[in-house]
Amino acid sequence: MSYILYGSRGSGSAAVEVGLRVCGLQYRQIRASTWEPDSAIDELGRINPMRQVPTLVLPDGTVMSESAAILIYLGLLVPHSKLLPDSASAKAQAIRGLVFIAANCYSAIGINDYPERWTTASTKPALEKVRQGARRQLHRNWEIFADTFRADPYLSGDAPGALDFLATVVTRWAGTRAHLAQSRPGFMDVMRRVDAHESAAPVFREHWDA
Ligand SMILES: N[C@@H](CCC(=O)N[C@@H](CS)C(=O)NCC(=O)O)C(=O)O
Repeated sequence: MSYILYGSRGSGSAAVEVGLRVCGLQYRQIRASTWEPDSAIDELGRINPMRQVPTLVLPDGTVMSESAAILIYLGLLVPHSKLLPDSASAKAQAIRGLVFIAANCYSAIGINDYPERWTTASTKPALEKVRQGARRQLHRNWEIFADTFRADPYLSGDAPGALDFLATVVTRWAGTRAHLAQSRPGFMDVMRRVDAHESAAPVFREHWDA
């Protein structure tokens, strides 16, 4: 029995793919996204009305969406994966960080990518203003993240875990890494360390060629 991961190249499904591999769980992927009309988007829409990836179907047919929830679930399911740290306080911080990214960063990416969903205005300049505002807030929220969640040497401790994997994926969009390279260079060193780690690098290469 295998997991089914709905995803797309360069999308948030990369973080869940790393999580599944670290847990040693078998999965098959189905390419689906709203921006690829030739993908399995209708099939995805039937199980996740948000029509968003990542969406994961568990072997018993349970549908999971929301990248942070999926990664927390995997970390609890396979504790030896170290997706979540062992100690109660470190685990609490990791869960806090995962929800922080979902609530304050991934959400702003959705506004950047689809500004027309967040305003009743329809002119190009008005939409561009929504996008610019979302980016400014996104970059500010990542600075707060970088100042709040310390890495030693990884955000999850000795080895990279769910928090590292979601952060390294979601920082790839909307000019975040270029911004953080200027304002939080130490944090960008952590991101690059995770990018290069053996647990994540093969998946990231498939998604981003780098
Ligand atoms: N809240 C979701 C957001 C997922 C999301 O926005 N995924 C993007 C791809 S990276 C997507 O599928 N967007 C398509 C759309 O919203 O139409 C999560 O944290 O996983």
